[in-house]
Amino acid sequence: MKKLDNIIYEKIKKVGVITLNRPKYLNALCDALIRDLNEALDDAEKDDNINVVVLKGSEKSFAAGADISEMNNKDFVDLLKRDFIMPWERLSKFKKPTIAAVSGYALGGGCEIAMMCDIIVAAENSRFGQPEINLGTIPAAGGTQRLTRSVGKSKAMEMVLSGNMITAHEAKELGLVSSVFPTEILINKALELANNIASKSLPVLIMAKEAVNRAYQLSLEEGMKSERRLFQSTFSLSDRKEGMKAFLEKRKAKFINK
Ligand code: DAK
Repeated sequence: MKKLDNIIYEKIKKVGVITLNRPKYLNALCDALIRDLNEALDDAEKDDNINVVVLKGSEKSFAAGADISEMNNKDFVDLLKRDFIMPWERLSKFKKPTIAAVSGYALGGGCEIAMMCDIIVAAENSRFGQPEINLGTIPAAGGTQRLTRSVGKSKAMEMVLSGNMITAHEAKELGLVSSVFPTEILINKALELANNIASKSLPVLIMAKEAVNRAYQLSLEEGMKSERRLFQSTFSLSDRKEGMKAFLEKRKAKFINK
């Protein structure tokens, strides 16, 4: 893959690690960065050796939001004419599991792309917020929707209406993040989790991810139906046979992603 200007993309065993890399601007998400991120995601999705993606920023900032200097001169008609939203949705449609490893600021679009990931792990120094209200606008990449589903209406309203940030520990209590680690060990912990997940069967991971995401999209009854169908589908896989056989033979399963 060609070198990208605004991100670093590394492959570490079965994990694709994408580092947002505009440190001078606290990883503000300019159009070019979103394009680079999407190129890396396309590559990771096609790559049969990659099972999981970890998305991270710098220690000071995961991402401080969309690039305000790029949005500044746009008007309503510009936004209507150009599909400004579509490129931001790529991450939420990525099939393999994703982990956001958040250190420092995750604000506005930065908080939104973290929430597009399947799991958020956070460093003690992290701060989450939707400060768009201070700029005279509102979140546009799922902030009002994913945050509300994640932390509930009252806290989401407080964050969206006040622009106030929450700490890593508050985010953990609210269920926005799954774990909080000392800042210096965040990446190792994120990789440890990613390697654990990456050791499973990829088709089963994809089905498990789809089944959990259905909980957001469907009624309980429809969600249960979808879960049952996906569960049945795992019985068409060699990896399902191997997983159960290995358990009964008291050995570690060798998955072949088939
Ligand atoms: N955009 C552009 N530049 C930014 C930036 C941003 N969001 N955040 C920081 N920077 C730049 C600063 O301008 C500064 O640049 P220089 O002055 O050095 O050239 C540099 O990064 C360092 O920032 P500070 O000097 O401000 O650093 P501090 O440590 O003092 O403060 C801070 C850190 C994170 C508290 C502060 O930088 C800050 O408040 N930043 C803005 C946070 C913010 O309001 N974020 C929300 C942006 S609105 C959409 C999808 C998404 C969105 C919109 C549409 N579609 C799909 C349609 C999302 C919107 C947003 O995210």
